[in-house]
Amino acid sequence: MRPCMHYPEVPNTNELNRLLKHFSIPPKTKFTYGTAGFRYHHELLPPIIVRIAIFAALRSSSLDGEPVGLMITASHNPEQDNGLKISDSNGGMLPIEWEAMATDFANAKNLKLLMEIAAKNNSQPGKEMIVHIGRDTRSHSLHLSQLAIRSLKAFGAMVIDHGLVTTPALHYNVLRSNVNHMPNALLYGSSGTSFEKEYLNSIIGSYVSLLSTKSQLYTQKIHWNKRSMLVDCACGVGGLKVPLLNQMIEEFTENSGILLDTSSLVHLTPVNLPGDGPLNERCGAEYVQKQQKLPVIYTETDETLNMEYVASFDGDADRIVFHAKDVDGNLVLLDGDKIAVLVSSFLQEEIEALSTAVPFAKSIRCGIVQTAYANGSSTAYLKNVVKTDVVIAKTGVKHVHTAAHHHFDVGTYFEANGHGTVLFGKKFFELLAKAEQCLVSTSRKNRSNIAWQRLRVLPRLVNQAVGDAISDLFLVDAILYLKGWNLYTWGQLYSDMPSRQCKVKVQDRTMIHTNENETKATSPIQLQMALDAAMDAMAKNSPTGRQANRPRAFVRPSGTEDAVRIYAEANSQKDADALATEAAALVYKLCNGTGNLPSFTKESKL
Ligand code: NG1
Ligand code: ZN
Repeated sequence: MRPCMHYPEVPNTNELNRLLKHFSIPPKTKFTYGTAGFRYHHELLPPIIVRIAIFAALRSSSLDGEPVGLMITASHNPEQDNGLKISDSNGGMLPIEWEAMATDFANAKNLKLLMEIAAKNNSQPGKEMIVHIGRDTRSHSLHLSQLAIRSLKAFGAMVIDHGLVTTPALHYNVLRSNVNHMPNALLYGSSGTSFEKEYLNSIIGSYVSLLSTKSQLYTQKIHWNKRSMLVDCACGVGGLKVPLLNQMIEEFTENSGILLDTSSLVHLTPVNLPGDGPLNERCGAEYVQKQQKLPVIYTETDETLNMEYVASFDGDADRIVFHAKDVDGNLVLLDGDKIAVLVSSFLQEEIEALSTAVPFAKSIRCGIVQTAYANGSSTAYLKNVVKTDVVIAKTGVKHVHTAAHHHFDVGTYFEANGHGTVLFGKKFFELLAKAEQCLVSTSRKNRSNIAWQRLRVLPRLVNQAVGDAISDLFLVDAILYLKGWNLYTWGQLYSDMPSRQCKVKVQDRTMIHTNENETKATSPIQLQMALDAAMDAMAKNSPTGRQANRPRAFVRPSGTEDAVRIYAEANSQKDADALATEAAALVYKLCNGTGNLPSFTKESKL
C-alpha cells in the first residue's frame, strides 16, 4: 500500500522527443477527452499516455505545484480497453475548461507543438510538478503506467506511484496531499500509515460509529439471519481491497472502545477477484445494471454463497449496485436511483430530527442530482414522496458533481449505474458546529442528539471528491441496518418503470447532438421528430395518463465507448423493449449505423 516515489530529475528533451516520436499518433486518428477522460483500445493508448502525462504535469504547475493524479483504467469497459482518468488537486475531476487543451495535447505530434498549445493556454512547466499515479488490474495497465512515469520523469516532474489502487483511493491520495482543499472537518492527524489505509480506516470508523447510534427509534421490521454481504468485484481492482476490510472492521471495533453488538457488523464475502474471471464480463455493476441480469460468480468456493445481499462493483471500484435473487431466481436490482432514494430520505429524516433542537437545520438545502438515465419512477418518488428537489444534469460525474455543489448544501448525486456520493457544503458544517453547541450536554438518547451523532460522521464516511463503491457500500449497509431493512424492503419503496438500454454502432457518433440535459437530440433533426412520434404512439396505448408513466426514450453518443446509447422506459417490459428497438432502428437508419442492430422484439422495423 506504500507509494513508490520518483523524485524530479533534470528535464530530458532528448528522451521526450524519443518518446513522442516512438509513440506517434496513428494517421487519421483524432483522440478526444470523453465523459471521464480518454478511453480506447489499449493498443491505441501509448501516444495518449505520453502526451497526457506531460499535460498532467503542466496542470500541477498551473496550480503552483499542487499534486494532481493520473489513473490508468478503463473502468467498466471490457478488458481490451484502457484509459486515463485525471484527478485535479482537489480530488475532483479535471475542470471542464481544461478538457479542450487535453484533447489538443493528446493529438499533438511533437514537443514543439505541445509547448505551443501549452503557451496558448498560459501554461508552462514549473519548478514544482507532482503527479500521483495509480492503475487498475488490466494486463496492460502496468506497462502503461510505467510509460507515464517515464514521460513524467523526462519532463522533470515528481511522480508518486501508488500501484494497484481503486480510482476513488487515487483521488483521495491526491486530495490528502493538498490539505488546503480538505474541509476542516476531515482533517485529522496522520495515522502514520499510508493515506489509502488511513482513508479506509476513516470510512470504517465512521461506519462503526453510525451503527452504534442504533436505538429503538426505528422498529426493526425484518431480522437479518446473518449480516453477510457477497461482494462481486467484477474481477477488478476492488477485489484486492475488499478482502482487507473484514479485518480492518474487527481491528477498529476492538481498538476504538465503541460499544457495539458485533453481530451488527456486516461480514463481506468478496468474489470475482482479479484472475478469477474476465474483467467486467458477465459480472460487475455495469453488466448487472445494464443487462439486468445476475452476475456470473467465477470464484471457486466450497461455501454456499448468500445471494440475498449482493453488491456489484465495476472494474475500478467507483460504482456499486446492490441486488438479490428472489424466490423465482429473478434479479431484484437496487441501482443508483434506489441508492439515491435511500440515502436522501435518510439525510432528510436526520436533518429534520435535528431541526427540532437546532432550527438552523431548516435552512439547509437538501437535494438530488440525477441524469436522464434515472428511472422515471425514482424521480417521481423523490419529488412526490421524499419531497426533495431534483436537478437533472448531463451524464458524467463532472456534471452531476458540479450541479450537486452548485444547487445544494447537502447534495446527493447518483447515476443510475451506481456512481455517486453525497457532498456536504459549508453550511452543513456550520450546522454541525451549531448542533454541537446546543446538544453537547443533552442525553445521547435524545432524538436530535442521535441525529447530530449520525450526521457528523457522514463527511468521513462518504467520499467528498468522487463516488466510491467501498464508501457507498458501508453507507448503504449502515442505513439499512439502522432502519432494520433488507434489500426487499428497500426495493419496495417504489417500482421501477420497466426499461431497456442498448447500444448502436454508427460511422460517426459525433453527428448526434443533444440538448443541455441530454433528454432530446437536437441533430440530426429528423431523429428527435421520429423518436417523439414513437413515444406519442406508445403513450396513446398506455394504460394510464399519469406523467410519471409516460413512455420515454432518448439517445446520446457515449463518451467512453464507440457507440450511441439508447434508453427507453415504458409501462411494461414488452413496451420498453419495443421502444428501445424502434429507437435503435431509427439511430441506425438516420445516423449511418454499422454492425449489428439490437432488437428486443421478434420483428424489428427498419
Ligand atoms: P458514457 O459512455 O458517456 O455513457 C458512461 C456512463 C456514465 C459514466 C461514464 C464514466 C451510462 C449510461 N453512462 O458514460 O454515467 O459513469 O461512463 O465511467 O452509464
Ligand atoms: Zn468506474
